[in-house]
Amino acid sequence: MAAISARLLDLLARGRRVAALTGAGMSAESGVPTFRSAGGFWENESLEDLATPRGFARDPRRVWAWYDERRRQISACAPNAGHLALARFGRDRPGFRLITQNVDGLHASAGSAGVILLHGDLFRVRCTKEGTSREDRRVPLPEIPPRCACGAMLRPDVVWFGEVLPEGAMREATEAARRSEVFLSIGTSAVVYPAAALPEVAKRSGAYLVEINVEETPLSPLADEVILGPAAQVLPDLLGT
Ligand code: BJW
Repeated sequence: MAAISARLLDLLARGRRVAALTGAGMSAESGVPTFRSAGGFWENESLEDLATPRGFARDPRRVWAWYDERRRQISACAPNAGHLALARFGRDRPGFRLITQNVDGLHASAGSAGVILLHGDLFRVRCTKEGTSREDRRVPLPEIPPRCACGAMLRPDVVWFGEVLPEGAMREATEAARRSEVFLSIGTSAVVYPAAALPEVAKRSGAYLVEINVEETPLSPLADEVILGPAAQVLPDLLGT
């Protein structure tokens, strides 16, 4: 069992208001590669080519082939014990807010409701002309790049670098961070803004800031407590299985 302080267990036992921000490490034990670690999505690929509007405009087929492969890979993955522990915790605590940078849908599959999606959803597509978005879970896609009924190209309904986060999501997440008494930053390298600002907001607002990660990050010096360990092991210990 990872070292968890008596203070943190006491805060949780007293029913303090909790918010959590998750990143790619949350789904690592479900078999979803992270972005920046060894073996991650971008180890052999360029971020500029795959996750920017410019990269998509330059080569939509290449970008869609990468997303199609990720959709295939992730649709074979299941929530892990960490996702399940958060979902159960959320059911018992109506004030709990779960914020994720992940686009894999595994929190919802685990049973978490009302998850704040900061970076979109891998299983939604958006029309590049009309701006409308809809669910599309077909794997593989029958056509690359896929097209809307209007004839225009579709794009993944995710947030690329240089794009603004979905309307309302960042506002809701900031409010949840501000109101939290305990804030958990789980499995994120804490380098991508504005998501990386949320733990800072929580801390400034007086929350007890906890980081759960397999290694230290730029956030670690600000955290009141760093729990080093895999999220799928730490969360059931922390929140109860
Ligand atoms: C485990 C584990 C286990 C492993 N258990 N832990 C300076 C220069 C240039 C740009 C900027 C700048 N400052 C700010 C910006 C803007 C930019 C940004 O932040 N860039 C920085 C990288 C420098 N941000 C944006 O552009 C954002 N928009 C924005 O700011 O709009 C306003 C604006 C617009 C125009 C101009 C200016 C401002 C948008 C960011 C969108 C990010 N999108 C992506 C792709 C989503 C779609 C997809 O999935 O394809 O989101 S990038 C990628 O990074 C993805 C992730 O959600 C995000 C965060 O990654 P995450 O989750 O932290 O993963 P990793 O891999 O980095 O880390 C995993 C962690 O898990 C590690 O720490 C491991 O140790 C750990 N771990 N196993 C626990 N088992």
